[in-house]
Amino acid sequence: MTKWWQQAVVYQIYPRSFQDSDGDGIGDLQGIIQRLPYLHKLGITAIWLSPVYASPNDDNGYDISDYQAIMTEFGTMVDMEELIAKAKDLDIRIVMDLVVNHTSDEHAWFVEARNPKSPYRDYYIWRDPVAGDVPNGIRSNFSGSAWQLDEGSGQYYLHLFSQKQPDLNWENPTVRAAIYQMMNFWLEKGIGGFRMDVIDLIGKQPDQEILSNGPKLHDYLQEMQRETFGNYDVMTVGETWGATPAEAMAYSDPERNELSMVFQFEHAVLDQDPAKEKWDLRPLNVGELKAVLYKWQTALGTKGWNSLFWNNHDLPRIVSRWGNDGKYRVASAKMLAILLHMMKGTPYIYQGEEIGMTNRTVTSLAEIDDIESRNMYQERLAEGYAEAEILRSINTKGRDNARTPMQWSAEAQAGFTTGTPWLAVNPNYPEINVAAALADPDSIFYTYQKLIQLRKEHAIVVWGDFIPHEAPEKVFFYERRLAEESWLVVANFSEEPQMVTIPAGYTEVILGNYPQTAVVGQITLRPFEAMVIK
Ligand code: TEU
Repeated sequence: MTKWWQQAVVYQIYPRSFQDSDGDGIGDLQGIIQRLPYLHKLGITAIWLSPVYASPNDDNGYDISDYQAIMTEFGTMVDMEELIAKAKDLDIRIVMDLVVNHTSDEHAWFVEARNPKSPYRDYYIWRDPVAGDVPNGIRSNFSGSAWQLDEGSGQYYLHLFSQKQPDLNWENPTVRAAIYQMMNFWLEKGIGGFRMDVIDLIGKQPDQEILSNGPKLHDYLQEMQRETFGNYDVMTVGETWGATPAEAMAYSDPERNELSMVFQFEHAVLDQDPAKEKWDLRPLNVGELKAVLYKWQTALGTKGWNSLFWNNHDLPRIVSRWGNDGKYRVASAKMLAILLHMMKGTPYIYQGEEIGMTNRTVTSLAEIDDIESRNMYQERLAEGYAEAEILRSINTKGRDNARTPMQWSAEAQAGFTTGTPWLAVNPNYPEINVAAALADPDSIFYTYQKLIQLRKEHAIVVWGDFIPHEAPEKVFFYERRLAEESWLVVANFSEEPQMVTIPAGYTEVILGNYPQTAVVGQITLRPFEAMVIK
């Protein structure tokens, strides 16, 4: 049975940085509503909205203090309902971010839970000290121990992210019931589904130091499906950092009644030292990237479903990362778009990707907002790293790269706000912005628009088999095939010219990033050249 989300293209909005409507320097729901016609023009049919719930913003909304209230800076529940309705009028569904591995320490549950006698104590994970120290060696994803001493009770609580993000105790059935009730509150409002933050962590066994893929993980997801979203026609996408194809199959095989699909990150960690952290840089090996992407394409071919993405609010800008954000910014951004969107699965576009927004460079801690980068900076400085090296890691991989305000125009603050933006606008906005992109028929925007249109109009893009072809190391060359129809995709993932031979019978260029409408036989691909040929 086919599902709407298999044919969708999803656009991720990081609300804080998308569009400010009231001049406080922070994006908001009315800002998103204003920009719906732009998204409709792009052609997307779903929005993944990063968290908009009440939050003290220690981790920009991923620390939630009330799941059923809207963050004051973003607006009200009335604005939220208006957004859902106005998006629906344009055939756009709103997929909410579901952050239920942890809450904010300012959530009423945790405030109560600090009292050891409270029925809420067991909503979280508490352990006694061991030999006057932390219970064990689990580390937080945001540096340091994952255990924080609660002075009042003398016990430690677990936080796999910041100290202000205590982990919920999923073994407690009351916690699970409360979460399902909250999910149903949102489903009743007519949302399009959930993106599930670090969902692979909810089955953790802290005493065994088992964090992801714990023994009860899939039981919980099946229970959640039965109790909540299984009763609605919605999509669910789980964020699962370490998932293998077999695990992704377990989540997304329709017969198992779990999720629609997951985000796996095997490709997104290829430019780091595998024995160390994301900050420990190494160059990308294109052959390796190709092997990983092809593996996922073929592994989830007939059963299960892939998500396709280069970017999100945690990752650096793809054109800066693996394209060339100088001389070949436009060509390489289009190549990356064509390569990804012609694969099988549901594509995701992160705000600004469609106009080729780039990383931004900082020169001091004062310019950095992101808690992950800030904590790492302090930790590594204390460990003796040179500041220049730390900043190089942050400029290459830091999460603020993706979080600078959306560049709408060449006006002050890129048209994002009339006030002072919460995070500085990338200084390249006079050149790179939506107004300029819309005015230029050769812009990256129109390549994305065309790719989305091709997916809507040609079943082969959604359903066609994926068949890899032999090619030089830095060239991607694959075929999509559906019944009698066959399309080829070639993409030069380098600045050097590359030779490929197009098999007989394929001549018409449906879409490319250089002016070229036909090809025959052996061709030389120009820097970052990419084409779809039939
Ligand atoms: O990210 C999960 C996560 O593991 C990230 O912290 C990741 O390790 C890091 O960003 C890689 O750079 C999710 C959200 O996407 C992220 O924004 C949140 O900070 C995090 O969960 C906690 O909710």
